[in-house]
Amino acid sequence: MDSQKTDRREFLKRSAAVAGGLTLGAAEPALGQAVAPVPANILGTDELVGYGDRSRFVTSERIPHGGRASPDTFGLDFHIATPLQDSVGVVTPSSLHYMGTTRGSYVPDINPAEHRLMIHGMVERPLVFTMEEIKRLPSVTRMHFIECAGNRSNRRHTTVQETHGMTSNAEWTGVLLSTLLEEAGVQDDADWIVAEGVEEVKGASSIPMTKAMDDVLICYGMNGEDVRPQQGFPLRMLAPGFEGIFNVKWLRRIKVVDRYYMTYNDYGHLTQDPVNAALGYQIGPKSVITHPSGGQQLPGKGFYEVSGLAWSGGGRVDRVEVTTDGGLTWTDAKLRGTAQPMAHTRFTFEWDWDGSACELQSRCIDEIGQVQPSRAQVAEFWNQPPDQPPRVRGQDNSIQPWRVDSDGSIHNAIA
Ligand SMILES: Nc1nc2c(c(=O)[nH]1)N[C@H]1C(S)=C(S)[C@@H](COP(=O)(O)O)O[C@H]1N2
Ligand SMILES: [Mo]
Repeated sequence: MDSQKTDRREFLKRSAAVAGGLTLGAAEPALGQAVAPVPANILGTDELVGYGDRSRFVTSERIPHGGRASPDTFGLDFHIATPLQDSVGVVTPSSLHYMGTTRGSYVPDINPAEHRLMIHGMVERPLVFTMEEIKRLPSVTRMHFIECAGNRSNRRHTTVQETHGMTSNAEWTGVLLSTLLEEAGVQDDADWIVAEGVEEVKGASSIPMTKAMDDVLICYGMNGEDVRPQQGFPLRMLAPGFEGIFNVKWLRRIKVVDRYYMTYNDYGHLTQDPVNAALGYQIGPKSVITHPSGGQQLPGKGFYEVSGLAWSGGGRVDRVEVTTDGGLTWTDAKLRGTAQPMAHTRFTFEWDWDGSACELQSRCIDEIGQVQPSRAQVAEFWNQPPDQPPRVRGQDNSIQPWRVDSDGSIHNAIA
């Protein structure tokens, strides 16, 4: 018999005994006492009728990312991270979706009746759509993650919200951009599009035509309702698997062009250093264990389900491997549900902790065979001297190590 199964059965037997306060043989009277009491208050007040709220006992919240205030003093900069440590399944609730804005953006209050999307430039028929017109077109609904290129882990971070909270996963509904572009008629030498949001800095990005014609969505729906204002209400672009900055919110204009257009987004990212200068487009294969993760506490040795999220800009997650000995041996984790392309995928791993100090890691392998690298491998890629602690440049899709101390406390193990 599978030894993991035996461990789990033992664990379940023991918990039943503890809950009843007695040995299993005499469980019946004890079970009566163990049932939760009838609560003094019941829910059902007016505020809970119109738009449902969660239990007041559930308090998981987003936090400002990277130690800066969000919003900043001008109300213009928001970078807010998702509480991945409390996540279950793969859907990020809209209220907990991370938020990323480029400097100078605000959250506009757009009346959808007045909103328009213009498609122009190198097209046969320039078009202007109302929201109603967009909603009449054939739609698609797909699960996709978004991840900010600034989602990076360092050794000062203590929780998975700090190391990985700038990614979220939602069910998006809208029209394929290819449907709109075919309607407009793209001219032969048009190789790029520039998409623009409504704010002063425009949140604009250049996207290759091959991507635009492939799987880019123009979304009005998110998790079964209208896209939230922080996520781009009433209309946002979604370029599945591309860095967060390409997913233009509050979308008002798409210009079809024949070359890469420099936009504010490029200037915001350009530095004097040619290696660091460019946007990276596709997100690499990535995963992180969300439970147990930094700042959490294991009550004692015994059975645990290790659980985490994996994703890749390259397509579906094919496999996730987990190590409990700091990378000496790797075992396949289970994927929960069917992995969707460019979407968070939940993995789980049955673990019997023997109570000694150890290190947990996970690594993602995607459907095109890309393997999530270690921090040392990323450092080597960027030609860093091997005697220095690895510093990740560009995108950070490196493996996250969590150290389990013998007292059950979990810590970020980045050197
Ligand atoms: N119009 C507009 N679109 C934008 C931005 C912005 O500031 N303005 N920020 C971008 C960045 S940097 C990221 S990471 C994603 C974040 O999407 P989210 O806030 O829905 O999570 O939106 C992108 N789209
Ligand atoms: Mo971002």
